[in-house]
Amino acid sequence: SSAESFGKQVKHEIIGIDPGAGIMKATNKAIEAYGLSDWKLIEGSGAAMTATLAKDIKNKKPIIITGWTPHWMFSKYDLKYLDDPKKVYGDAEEIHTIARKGLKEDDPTAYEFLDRFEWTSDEMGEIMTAIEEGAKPEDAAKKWADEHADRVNEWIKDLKPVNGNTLKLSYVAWDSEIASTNLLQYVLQDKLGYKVTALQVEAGPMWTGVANGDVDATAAAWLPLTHADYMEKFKDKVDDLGANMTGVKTGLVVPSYVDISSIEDLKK
Ligand code: PBE
Repeated sequence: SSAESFGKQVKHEIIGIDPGAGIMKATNKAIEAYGLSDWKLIEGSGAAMTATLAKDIKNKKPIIITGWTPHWMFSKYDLKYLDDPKKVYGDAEEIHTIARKGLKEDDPTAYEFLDRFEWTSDEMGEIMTAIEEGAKPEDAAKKWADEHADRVNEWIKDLKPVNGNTLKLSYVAWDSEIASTNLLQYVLQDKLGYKVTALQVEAGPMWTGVANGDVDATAAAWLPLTHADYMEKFKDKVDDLGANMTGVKTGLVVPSYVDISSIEDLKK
């Protein structure tokens, strides 16, 4: 009933994603900072979270999830971030590309391309939405690259292609990172002559792989806040190539039909 608090309606459960994600750590901090000790953060995956979201929205049920932008869910559904007056989820967040130490000397073509790579959330959104609508990730990435040759050419201009050098990327199965990593893989392979392996792993191994040199690079480092603890641990062992996207965001997200607007409202 409408007299029931939002917390009771959702059994005080926040639908989370994989435990290694920075947004999970931020959410545990939010539970602490906002005094939400009766709330539980449910672990799962990005795919399980969006499946639960789809089901509850279809039934117009209340739900609260850990969300981030860019993500196709914001174009598919009417959603809102809860205000975060304590800024537990940070402020000006970016996605960075990080490379292993030594890649610059060992493989200047790949390094220079990865260093130049930078795009917008709208551009990523085109690939993400195509995948959500059923395209294979590699096909969606190829189609995007072929239709945006001007953009791709800015990133590869005057770079000397190689002859089948191998290159390893790591990423987590977050929808945003599936889009970016498939695009990088396509350009590195089809335009620059690399044989690319894209390793889908958890967030911890994604960072560790780059730090210990098993992996050449990842385009999935969310900084300065979301992956702050990974960066703190590995800052001397990785090469931060800077932002490949700015203006990204994480937080707690609810459907617009839910009648709360701030994380503080979860106390009621
Ligand atoms: N995310 C998407 C990740 C980074 C990319 C926000 C789910 C995280 O929380 O670590």
